[in-house]
Amino acid sequence: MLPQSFRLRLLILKSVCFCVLVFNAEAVISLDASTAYFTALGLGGPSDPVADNQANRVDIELVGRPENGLEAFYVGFNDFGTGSNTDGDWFFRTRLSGENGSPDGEANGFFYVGIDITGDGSLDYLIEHGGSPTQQISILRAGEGSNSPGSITLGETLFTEDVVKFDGSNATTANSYFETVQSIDAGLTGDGTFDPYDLDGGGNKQGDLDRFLTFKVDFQDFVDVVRADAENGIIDDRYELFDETFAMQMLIVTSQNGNNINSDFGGINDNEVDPNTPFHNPGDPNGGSGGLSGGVDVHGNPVPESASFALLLGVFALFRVSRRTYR
Ligand SMILES: [Ca+2]
Ligand SMILES: [Ca+2]
Ligand SMILES: [Ca+2]
Ligand SMILES: [Ca+2]
Repeated sequence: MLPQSFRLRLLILKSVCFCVLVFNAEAVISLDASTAYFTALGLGGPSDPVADNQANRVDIELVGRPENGLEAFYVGFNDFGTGSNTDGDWFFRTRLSGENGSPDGEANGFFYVGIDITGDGSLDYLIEHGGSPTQQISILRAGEGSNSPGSITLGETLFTEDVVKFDGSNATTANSYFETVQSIDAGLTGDGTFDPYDLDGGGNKQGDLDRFLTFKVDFQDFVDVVRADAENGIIDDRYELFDETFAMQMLIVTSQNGNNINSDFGGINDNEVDPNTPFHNPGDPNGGSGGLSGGVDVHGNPVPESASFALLLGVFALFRVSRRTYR
């Protein structure tokens, strides 16, 4: 039997090794990282049918084939390892059926990640990628009652920064990358019935190889927006504490322009689902029209219902009481 002090040192060594492994696994996420490092979000339905976008444009047509592990929407998070719960790079990756017109490496449509942080099935914020002639990544407030595919409206823009396209050498300053799935996830094989690099089967016509749009925001910028809204009474003041431990529900939708939402919803067949059907009720993945994920953390990992929205209410109540006590 090993002496107790040795076993303790062994335990510490194992813990250190584990932390290093975990840190390394996270540190690998980047704009051009393999999709294996991202987390697919279940959107309560198919993710995503072919030819169900209103615009009939390949670059805003979300495609996925979940039965083969090829999804339309992914999330990733790079913790900076500082011990803070508010910093880190927050990545979104969405799969599109091609590139419109003459391929020039630019995603010309508008892409919206919808975020419900209050857990009531109604969006609170949108992260937008788009713009012409200059592209931006922005954080917008969602309009009141944005709780179904047809009811989402764009509110005030609260944060914006220019898109800096990844060119292979500017990994630290770039925040966007539009590249073929083939280039990012080499070596995929289908089962002979479909092409893993062209899910819509557009063939070899120009610009029809499927593409990933991958973009990132500094999580701190999102935290700052949410906390400011909480301090100003725009959302419940428990979100003054918002950080990466909070659960949220997310969706992906594309648009031809930056004025409204009008093209393809991830996770629903836009040709069949009534756009006025509310997203599923929280905790009821089979209800409603789908389109919205269940409660997830910033990494995209599911957060158990009991540990998410409801529990946070209690934690906040405690925080308020202790703040009052020590004033
Ligand atoms: Ca689609
Ligand atoms: Ca395609
Ligand atoms: Ca909400
Ligand atoms: Ca769709």
